[in-house]
Amino acid sequence: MLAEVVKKQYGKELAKCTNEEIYEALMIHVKGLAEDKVENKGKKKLYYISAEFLIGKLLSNNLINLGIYDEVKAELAAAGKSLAEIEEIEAEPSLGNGGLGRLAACFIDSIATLGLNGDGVGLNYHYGLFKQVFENNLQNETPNPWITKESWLKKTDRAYTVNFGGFDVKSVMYDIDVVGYNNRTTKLHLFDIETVDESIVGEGIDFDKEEIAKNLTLFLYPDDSDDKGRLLRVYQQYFMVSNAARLIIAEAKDKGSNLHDLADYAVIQINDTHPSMVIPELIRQLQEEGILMDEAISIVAKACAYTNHTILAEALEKWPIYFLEKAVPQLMPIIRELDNRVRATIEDESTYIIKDGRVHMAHMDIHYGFSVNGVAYLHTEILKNTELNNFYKLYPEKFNNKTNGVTFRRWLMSCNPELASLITELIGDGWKTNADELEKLGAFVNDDAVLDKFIAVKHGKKKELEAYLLKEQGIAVDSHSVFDIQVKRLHEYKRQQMNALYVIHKYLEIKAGKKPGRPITVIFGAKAAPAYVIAKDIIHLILCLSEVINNDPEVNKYLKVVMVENYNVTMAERLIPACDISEQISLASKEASGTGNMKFMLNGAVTLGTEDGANVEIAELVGKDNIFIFGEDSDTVIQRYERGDYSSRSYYLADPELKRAVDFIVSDEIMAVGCRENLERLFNELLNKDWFMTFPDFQEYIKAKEAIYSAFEDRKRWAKMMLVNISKAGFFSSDRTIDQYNKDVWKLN
Ligand code: 26V
Repeated sequence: MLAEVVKKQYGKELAKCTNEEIYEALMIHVKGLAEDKVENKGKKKLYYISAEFLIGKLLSNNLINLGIYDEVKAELAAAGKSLAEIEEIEAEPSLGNGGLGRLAACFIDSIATLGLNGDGVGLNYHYGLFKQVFENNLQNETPNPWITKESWLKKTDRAYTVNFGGFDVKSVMYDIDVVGYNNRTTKLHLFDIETVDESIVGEGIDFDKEEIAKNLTLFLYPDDSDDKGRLLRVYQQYFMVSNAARLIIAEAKDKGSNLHDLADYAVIQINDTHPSMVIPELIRQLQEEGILMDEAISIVAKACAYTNHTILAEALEKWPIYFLEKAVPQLMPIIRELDNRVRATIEDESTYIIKDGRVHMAHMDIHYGFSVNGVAYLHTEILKNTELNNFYKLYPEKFNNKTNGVTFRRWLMSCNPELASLITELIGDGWKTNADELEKLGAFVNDDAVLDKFIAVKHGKKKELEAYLLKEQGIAVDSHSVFDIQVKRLHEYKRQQMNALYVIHKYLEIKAGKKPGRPITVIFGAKAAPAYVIAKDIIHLILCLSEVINNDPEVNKYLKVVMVENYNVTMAERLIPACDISEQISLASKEASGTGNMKFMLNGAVTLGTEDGANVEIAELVGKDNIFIFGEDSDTVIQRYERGDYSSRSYYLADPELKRAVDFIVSDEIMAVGCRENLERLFNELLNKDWFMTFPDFQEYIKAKEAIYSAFEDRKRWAKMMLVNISKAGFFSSDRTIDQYNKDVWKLN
């Protein structure tokens, strides 16, 4: 098949083509196949609007979903070519920060697979999120260009004019076909401006933030430490939703809507507050279409649903009125009207939309949307009982939980075909479309021969990672050591700093002669927001630790510390299948759900975690013998915040082991390879603040680490834990999540 494709395109044999030529021909061919697949054209359509879609590379995923992966791989192999090498050529689009963006990508995969009528709508950032480079043990940022001449993007002829205060921009819509597993497709619509000017990017990721007509779709969330950056975010968000609203109205009209019945044609899922301006914008556009304010508001309120992804106060968007007056003056009268209506009917001032000169985006979503959901059981409970309790009292019927999920096509079939084959060999391939069937693996929990096979697959993936890290990043690890992995965005609440303190503790123990039976490899991967100072200091500490520890001949036989550079979806696809211990150690109550925790479990890693986010549901499913849970629970943490009496210094003074580890941050050994300013700042932050309370959990964390390392040595017990984790992972398929959204919220026909 491929032979004919390249013959037609380049006039030569497959064996004579370069990998670049094959990649391009294959991509174009796959694009054509995707276009021919069936799209649901039902009456009511879901618009999943999101500022982020962290889709990852698409080639192998699409080959799998089209059912031609094995065929293509074999044909290439016969011509002396490697599909793996060809996949390397594809640039990864980094159209997301982390969990929220990756969730959106899993969701569109599941929407397509389930054959639902739903599209994604977002922005076509040319440089995506920055690329992380390490220099002198510090994170630097450079642009991540991913749009090549031939790419997955298809330019459409949909184009609109978007009005901002004082000027207009012209938009253009690009589509990416999203290939589902069952021969269905859906679309990801990415809006762009034609006037983007990549040449305005200077040093690193610096550019003129005020040249909106040139920079609007250059980067995802540019550095928002200053007002200019934040204002650019408002421009981006309005651009996204104004185009989305036009698209929604146009498609509904095409299908015969008179717009009074828009809610029968469209349901809009607002992914966090980034697309919240769609509410006033849609009201505005409906008014332009001749519908009166009262009715426009009630139409929109029937069509919009809001998902909350975080309870961190600093992450809830509250735009200053003067930002909106400047960027989108046409929205302010509508937002004021929405606020006035709330004020006229509701007494509780805490729920008002406009307060202290700011527009509270989530408040607008909750008053003028019909559904509000959290992303894991515990998270939704905290929203209902604490963070959004005042809203819950007003609208109990709007609140619902949708525990996150991940697509098993990418996070098992594509990244771990060996494990997928073993599972199929044991229980058939029904699990691929009905993830609950993984439960059938439970029958093998006492079958030694089967358990050995799971261990062998894991070891194979660890060897692959060993080779990959050496080749790609020059990092040497030993696949016989235990792989203890924490990969996710760098944030204090996720507590990479606690893991780093453990590493120090272990280093000092080994120096003192307490050597572990089996070597330990602690792997980190994380990007820090460019303006997040302490997060960058934590990265600095980890890089310094790896330099000191990995070069210490007394210790490096027993302990290695690795920080992979530029952690992204592609790297996750390598790390997750090779993981033994999955670190999910956020401060209880702070991680809304987590989705990495689900991917690791599915690939047979055992979780070491706190009672937070979806860890709680993982623990419930696998039972306490198959997970290592430690630390204070969310009630204790929430109460301590309420009391406001946490003093990290008192823990430091009371616990000599903790003190020794914290002091090591500013020791001569670390200072010799690091920057005094960064290390002292981090040391002082922990000692005087430690806002995310690593110290109270430190001793329990050490105990849990020792317990899980020792459990790893009982290979049979460990293999059983792996098997139980995989067999219980079915609940975390995004197919299940999407099915629940559809049944409870979207109600697509
Ligand atoms: C945003 C910001 C903005 C600036 C200040 C610091 C900060 C910290 C966190 C965030 C959260 C962004 C939203 C997000 O990615 N949430 C993640 O959503 C995932 C999918 O639902 C979920 O699994 C993660 O627990 C949640 O953190």
